[in-house]
Amino acid sequence: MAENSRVFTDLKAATMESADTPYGMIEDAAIVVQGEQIAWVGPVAALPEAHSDLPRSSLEGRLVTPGLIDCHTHIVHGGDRAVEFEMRLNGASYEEVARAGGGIVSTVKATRAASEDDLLADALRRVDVLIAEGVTVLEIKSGYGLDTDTELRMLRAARAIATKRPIRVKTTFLGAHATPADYAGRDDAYIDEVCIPAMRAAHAEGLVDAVDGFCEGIAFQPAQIARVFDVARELGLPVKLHAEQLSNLGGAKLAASYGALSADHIEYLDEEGVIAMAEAGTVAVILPGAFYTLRETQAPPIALLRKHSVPMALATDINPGSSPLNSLLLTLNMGCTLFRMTPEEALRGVTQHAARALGLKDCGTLAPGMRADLAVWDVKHPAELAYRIGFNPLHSRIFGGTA
Ligand code: DI6
Ligand code: FE
Repeated sequence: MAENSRVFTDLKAATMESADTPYGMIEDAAIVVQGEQIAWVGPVAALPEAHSDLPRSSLEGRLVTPGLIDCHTHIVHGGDRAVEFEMRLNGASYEEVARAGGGIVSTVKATRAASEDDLLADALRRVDVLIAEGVTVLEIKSGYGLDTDTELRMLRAARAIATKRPIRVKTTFLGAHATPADYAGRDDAYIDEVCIPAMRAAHAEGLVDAVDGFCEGIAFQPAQIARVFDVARELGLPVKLHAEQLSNLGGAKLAASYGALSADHIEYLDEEGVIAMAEAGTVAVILPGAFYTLRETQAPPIALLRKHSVPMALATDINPGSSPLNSLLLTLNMGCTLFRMTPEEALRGVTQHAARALGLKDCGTLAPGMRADLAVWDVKHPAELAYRIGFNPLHSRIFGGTA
């Protein structure tokens, strides 16, 4: 038996397992952890004899959920865009901001100028805030390098986070995020000469868990994304897509045709796209931080996603431009208040469905065989996690069985 085997008792478990019981809730529960895994979860009265001699830890009536999962971030990047934010609030137009070197180009410049250590140190400050909120799995994208060296450096910095902190990191190659200045007006050449070779190089170095793109009028067309996805498929890498954020180019449908893990943002998604996602098993990743920051008015089609049983995940989209939102708990509140998701949908969105959006089968619920990634909360009811604004009720966090 593993050394750190123990039974947690005096707790309520929001297992997020069964959809029959709200939150998959077990009121007077016990959780048996053996090594890095959960060995048993259930009512304490039903605790099997085999586990009854293990050391016990009382959680004094607290709520336990699966560790939270932030399944869409750009948390590794150079610099920030606070001055640009200020310029716009002082009346500068988008063009003026761009002429002053603002926008995504400024983040590319700052990221290219940063060393791997700089990128890592900067990102860790933001990661620590997520860890303090009970986050145990984090997805991180490249996409601010837009040249091979910098894209790989971003991914190495992202992977290094998991060696410095008790958190699991999944890395996503996002070379098709924007066209760099030196390729202005030559998007196709950028895809062929930089994006695809950089993806192959990153994959060869073992740095890529999935491939993403930005399918939008201001970014890449569906045909260009398809070229990137064809190579991802050849390399055996799953895909996902920033789709229908500002307009409907049919990105979600394209992603679904590649069996995508997720289609993200999707404010402008129509029912045809929703059906395509339902048929492909593609998760809808809802990103209220970008909606809020850009003062968007078109909400994602939550009712249609429910109607067609498309699983909804929720994520921060942490990035220096459209979503400088460094809180997954606040994201829960925003999903509920801005999009009328229920607190249960929101919590499933950062646990069960976020795991699925990352293609992970060993986390996101509390069940035997799952990783023992637990968040312990000083709350009475799980709806409290989405309810308060700017309040963190985390009591403690267990990562792979270790406190
Ligand atoms: N969608 C967005 O909103 C961001 N990237 C993306 O694909 C914008 C990123 C930025 O402005 O830095
Ligand atoms: Fe994003």
